[in-house]
Amino acid sequence: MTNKNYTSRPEDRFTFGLWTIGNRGRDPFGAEVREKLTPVQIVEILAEVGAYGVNFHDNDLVPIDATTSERDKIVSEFRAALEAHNVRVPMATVSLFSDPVFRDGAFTANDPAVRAYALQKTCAAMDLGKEFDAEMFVLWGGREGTETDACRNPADAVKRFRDALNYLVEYSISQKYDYKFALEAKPNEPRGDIYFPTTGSYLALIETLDHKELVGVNPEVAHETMAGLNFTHAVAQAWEAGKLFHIDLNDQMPGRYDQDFRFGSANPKQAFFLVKFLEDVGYAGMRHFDAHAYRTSDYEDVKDFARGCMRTYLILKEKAQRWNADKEIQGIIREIHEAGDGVPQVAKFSKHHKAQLDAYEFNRHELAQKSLPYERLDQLTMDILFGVR
Ligand code: DIG
Ligand code: MN
Ligand code: MN
Repeated sequence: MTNKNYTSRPEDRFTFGLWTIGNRGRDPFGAEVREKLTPVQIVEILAEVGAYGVNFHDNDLVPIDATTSERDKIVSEFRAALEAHNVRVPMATVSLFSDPVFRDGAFTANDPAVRAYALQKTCAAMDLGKEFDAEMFVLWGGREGTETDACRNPADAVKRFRDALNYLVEYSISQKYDYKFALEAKPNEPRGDIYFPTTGSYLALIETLDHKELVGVNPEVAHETMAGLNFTHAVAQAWEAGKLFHIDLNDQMPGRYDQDFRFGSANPKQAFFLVKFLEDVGYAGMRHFDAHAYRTSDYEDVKDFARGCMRTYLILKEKAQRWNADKEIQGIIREIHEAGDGVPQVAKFSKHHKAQLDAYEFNRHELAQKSLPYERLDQLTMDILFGVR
């Protein structure tokens, strides 16, 4: 059923972090421009714009120095707001990057006390997430990195990070939390270089973990783009490996700081191919917008930022359906994928197959002439995106 006015519905599974709507516009060169919102106020805004869920770092919800009674009050007021507005908490995470104690990293820090404190804090964040039935735990290693590689052997950082992950997964199992963990990569900022800079780096690490089946990735548009990579290719490899556990949607111009722009606002064509991929493969996870409004926005404009993230996703979802139904496009797709008669298909090795392969006369000159009308195909795609087809 088409969603003609492109408004969010629960089945769209759109979520935002407390820190996204609550972003106050501070940047390295300027103070906050928007007043602080409480978690309850943020839930009210998310309900108003039609989001399915809200996520949080431990300290987005409970300040790091809150007393037990302050914590209990915050938690009960937040829970009441969630119930009143029917907003879910699908994902929780932990801030291992804001407090100065993590200035040298958390799980990879040189001081064993900092590494141990990071474990303690993360376990407490997992406990807090479970109080709201979060099923996914995201880990972004924001300060796991260096400005100078004189500070540690990078292989030690890999070992320390793996040990921490194995510990946290064991903790989840021992508590019967049933968490799935999603690792989020970023190449740099706030550290000069961050370990595990891309989604691919984490896909490789996951294979070395004790319980690799419980660990996947949380790719972010801005972060792979900062690394100069095609985001949809990273997502496709994660999906194909069964490791696309979560996704951070936003946008980004290449070669700049982490802009966390409104989804689709910088590169709508790339956003189209991403939405098409997610919808074509039936990705069933959350569509999490890890983005924030411009520093120039007031909170009414912040609401339009949030609406715009979801609206753009839904518009591109409809464009993908048009693309899939377009007869000329599908004709070209069939044409460019068809094989000639009798050509031995690439399959698993067998002596029989190898004999067939050797017996086949390939005419490479003829193959080199085959029509590949990608200009026509891409222009038809652009026509759909421009709304003239
Ligand atoms: C930044 O892109 C990171 C942190 O905001 C958070 O830990 C994670 C959750 O989506 N994204
Ligand atoms: Mn980001
Ligand atoms: Mn993110």
